Amino acid sequence: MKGLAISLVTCVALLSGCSGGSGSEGTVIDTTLNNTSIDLSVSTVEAGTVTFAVTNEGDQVHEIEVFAGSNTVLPVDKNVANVSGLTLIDEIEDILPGGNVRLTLDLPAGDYIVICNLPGHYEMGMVTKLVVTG
Ligand SMILES: [Cu+2]
Repeated sequence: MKGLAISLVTCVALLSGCSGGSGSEGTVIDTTLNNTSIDLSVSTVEAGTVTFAVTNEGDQVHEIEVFAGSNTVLPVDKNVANVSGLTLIDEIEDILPGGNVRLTLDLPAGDYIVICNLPGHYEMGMVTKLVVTG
């Protein structure tokens, strides 16, 4: 999925055609990655265009993956969360320490979980929830 992640970053950087052609970031959620948590500035947003403005404040490489679902307690296999039953909305991998990336998505109402699923990171607490209201 690395190619997809890179093209997404490029797309966001160009601010064109990423979200139905509006170029708008919609509701911006400040998203902080630490080595033991993912912190969102809000836990609920309205449906529509949503941008995760991600800062990696940890000292390790992290990633952000957004899945549809409400259950943050997932089975763990070989140090990674087993997400096989979940629908991946989108992701950005390889976010360096101190790095900033933006992930713009069009989110319908529903429950979502946001995780970093590098080996061991889910178990360290890098998971959180987002509720999108209709
Ligand atoms: Cu991580």
